[in-house]
This record gives sequence, C-alpha cells and structure tokens, in this order.
Amino acid sequence: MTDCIFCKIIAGEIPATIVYRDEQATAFRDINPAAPIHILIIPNKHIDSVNMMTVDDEPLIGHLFTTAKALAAQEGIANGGFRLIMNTNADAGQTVFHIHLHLLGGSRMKNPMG
Ligand code: DGP
Repeated sequence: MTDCIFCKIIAGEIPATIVYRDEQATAFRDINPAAPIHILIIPNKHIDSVNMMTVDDEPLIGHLFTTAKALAAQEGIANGGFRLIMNTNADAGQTVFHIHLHLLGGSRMKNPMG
C-alpha cells in the first residue's frame, strides 16, 4: 500500500531500527517505546488489521509469534517475561493500519490489560 507507513519501512523508504527481517516478516524498534524493549513485528504483506485477515493468513500471523519468541530470547527477556499485543481498530488504540505485533519487555509490567 503506497500510503502505509509500515509498508514504507519494509521498502526502506522510511528509516527504522530493523532488528530482524526474512521473506515473510520484518521487526523494528517502536519509535515511541512503552517499555525498555519495544519491538514491532509485522508481515511484509499488507493486511490492515486482524479484522481483514483470512484463514490463508494463519501461517503468516503464526510466524509473527515465533519471530517474537526468537526476538525475546535474542533481547534477553524470554525468561523474565514479555507481553505480546495486537491492537485492532479505534477502541484498542490501533493507529497504524498494517497488522503489527508489539513485543514489550525489559521491566515488570504494572498496567492492567484493559
Ligand atoms: P498501534 O497503536 O497498535 O497501532 O501501534 C502503532 C505503533 O507504531 C506505535 O507504538 C508507534 C509506532 N510507530 C508509528 N509510526 C512509526 C514509525 O514511523 N517508525 C517506528 N519505528 N514506529 C512507529
């Protein structure tokens, strides 16, 4: 999508601190971190939100989770713990409409889920 910020990061048109990339996914540090470690893991294919995913996307979305697991280990937060969040639409606070998995960790989380 030409007007999608995250598609532009994948294409290298907007700079980002990319920590992982493969044929299916890209991961980079959040520009406005909510925790000491805050990484966004996104599919290279544009999907607006969970509302737009299909059964065919299940392996791709699953890949975001296994990538998050690997990155948590790489960042040294696997044992201490981490939180994975995928916001969908306005009530959840989604601001970028390209599916992304937030990987948050590096400190004890105090805030409730909702
Ligand atoms: P969400 O609220 O779930 O849609 O989260 C979007 C996140 O994307 C938010 O934490 C800030 C981050 N973000 C937005 N624009 C950019 C950008 O240009 N670069 C980076 N690295 N992160 C961004």
